[in-house]
Amino acid sequence: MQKSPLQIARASYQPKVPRSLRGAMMLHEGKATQSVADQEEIKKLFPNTYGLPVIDLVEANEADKPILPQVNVGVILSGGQAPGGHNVIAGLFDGLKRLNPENKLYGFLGGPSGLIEGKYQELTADIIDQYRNTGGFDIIGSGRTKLEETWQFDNGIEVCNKLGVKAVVIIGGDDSNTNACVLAEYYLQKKAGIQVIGCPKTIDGDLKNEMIETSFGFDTACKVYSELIGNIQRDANSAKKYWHFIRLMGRSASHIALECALQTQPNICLISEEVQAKNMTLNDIVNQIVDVIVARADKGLNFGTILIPEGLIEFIPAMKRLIAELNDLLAKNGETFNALDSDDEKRQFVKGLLSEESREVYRDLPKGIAKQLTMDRDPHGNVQVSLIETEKMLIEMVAKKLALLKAEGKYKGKFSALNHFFGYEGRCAIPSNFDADYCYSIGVTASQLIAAGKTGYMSLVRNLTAPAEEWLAGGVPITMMMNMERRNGKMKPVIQKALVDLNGAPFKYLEAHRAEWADEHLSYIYPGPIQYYGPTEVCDQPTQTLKLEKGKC
Ligand code: FBP
Repeated sequence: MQKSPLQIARASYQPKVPRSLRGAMMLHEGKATQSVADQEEIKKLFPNTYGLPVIDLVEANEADKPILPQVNVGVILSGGQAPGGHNVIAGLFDGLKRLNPENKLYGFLGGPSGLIEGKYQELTADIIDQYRNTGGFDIIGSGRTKLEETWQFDNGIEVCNKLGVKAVVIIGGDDSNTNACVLAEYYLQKKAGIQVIGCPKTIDGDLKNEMIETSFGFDTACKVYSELIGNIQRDANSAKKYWHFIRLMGRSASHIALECALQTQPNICLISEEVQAKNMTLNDIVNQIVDVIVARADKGLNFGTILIPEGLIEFIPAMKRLIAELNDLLAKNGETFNALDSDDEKRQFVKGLLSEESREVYRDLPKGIAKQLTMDRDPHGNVQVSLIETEKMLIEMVAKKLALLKAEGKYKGKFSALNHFFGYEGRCAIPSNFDADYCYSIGVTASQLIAAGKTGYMSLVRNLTAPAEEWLAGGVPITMMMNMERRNGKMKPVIQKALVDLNGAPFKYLEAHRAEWADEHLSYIYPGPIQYYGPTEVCDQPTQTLKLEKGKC
C-alpha cells in the first residue's frame, strides 16, 4: 500500500504518556463510590460492580513489578468512528506485551457482533504497527449491535472460552460502556472469569463527567471541522457574497458546534440545549438568524457563517413531540405507510394520525424535511438525525422570511446561501497529537486494569490540560456514572449523557461574545490545519472546551 509522507512519519510517532505509565506502576484504591443518581436502583441492579473505588495508577519501583501470568484479551470497537481508536488498541497491545510477552490480543471483528458470532483476528505486532497513529477503525471494524441480551452474553462466554480470553475491552460511547458494565456484572454473577473494561470514545464529546474529562476523538474531529469553517470564513470575508449554513455532527449534544464556535468565532452558533431551555420554536430560531442577517446587511455585510448542531431538530420542543409521535406511529403502521406509492399519499396518511398540535408543525415544515422525518429509523427506532438536512430547511425558511421583509422595505440586502454538513470529514482523520497521546495512554491503562484483575471499570486518563507526562491514569467504576432513564418505554440503568451545560464556562464564553461575533467584521478566527510537528503551543493544545472547563484560558 502506498503511503503519503505524513503517513510514513506518523507511523514512527511515539505517543507521549503520563509518567506513571512509563515504568513499573502500582494501584492505589480510593474510597467506595456511588452512582450519580438513583443509588438504590443501580445498587440493586449491579450488586457486584456497584460502589467500587476509583483507582489511581502510580509509579512504583522496578523491583515491585509483579510477575503476571499469561493472559489473552479481546478488544471491540463499538459505534461511530472516532480518531484515535487504533491508538487505544496499540496502547493496549504494548501494555499487555510489556506485562508478559506471551500475552495475546484478539480483535473482535465488525463491532460487538464479532464477540457474539465468534468473528475475530489475532492482532500481532506487524498488524498493530501498520495502524499506529492512524485514523479510522478499519483495523478490526466497528458496528452498532447492542450487547444487552442474555443469549448474547452467553455466546460471548463461549467464544471467549474457546480463545482463552479472560478480559474484553470495549471501546465505545455512553451506550456501549453501559453495556460493558452490564456485561461485567453478568460475567461476575455467572463466575465466567471474564473481566470487562470500557474506554471512552465518541467525537460527540457527550461521554464526560466528574472523572472522564473528555471522550477521545472529539479533539481531532473539532479541529478538522474548525479548519474547514475557518477556510470558509476566509472565503466569505474575501468574496463577501454568501451566507454559509454549516451543520456539524453530534447526534444529540451540541459540544462539537460549541467547540468549533470557540475555535472560529462564527457570526451565529445555535446550541440545541439553549433552544430547549428557552422553549424556542422553529420560527424563533429563524427570526434570530434573520435579525443577524438584516443587521449585517444594514452595514453592507451580506455574508456570514452559521453553525448548526446536528441534533437541533430534536431539541425544539414542538419538533421533539412531533418526532416522538412519528416514531410511535411508524412503529405501529410502518407496513401500511411503506406500501403507499407517492410522497403525497404518505404525507396525508401521516397527517391523519398525528395530534392536532403536531399536525400543524408537520404541515408548516418544508416538504423535503417532512419526508426526511419519516425515513427509516436506526436499530433503536430513533430518527437518524445525520440524514436530516436542517441546514437546508433553515436556508429555505430564512429566505422566505427575508423576502417578506424585503417586500415591506425592512431588508435591503442580498441573500445567497450555501449549505454544508461536516461529520464524516473528521471522524477518521489522523488523530491530533492530543488524541494520539490520550488514546495510547487509555489503552496502556486498560492493560494495567486487566492485570490487576479489575472489571466493570472504564480506563481513565485525566488532568488533560497539563502536559502529557503530568496526566493521571487509573480506572473509574462505570456504575459511578449511571442513573435510571426511560428508554423504549422502560426505566433502564444508563450512563448519564453529558449535554452542553448552559452554566458551564464554554457556553458562558459563547454567550458573552456572540453579539460581537454576529456584528463585527473581523472577529473570525482561521485555525488552519492540525499540526503534528512543531512547537507544543501549536501541536499539543487540548480543546477550548477543556481549557475553559478547567479555567485554563
Ligand atoms: P457514536 O455516538 O457512536 O460515537 O457516533 C457518533 C456519530 O458520529 C454522530 O455524531 C452521528 O450522528 C452518528 O455517529 C452517525 O452515525 P452513522 O455514521 O452510523 O450514521
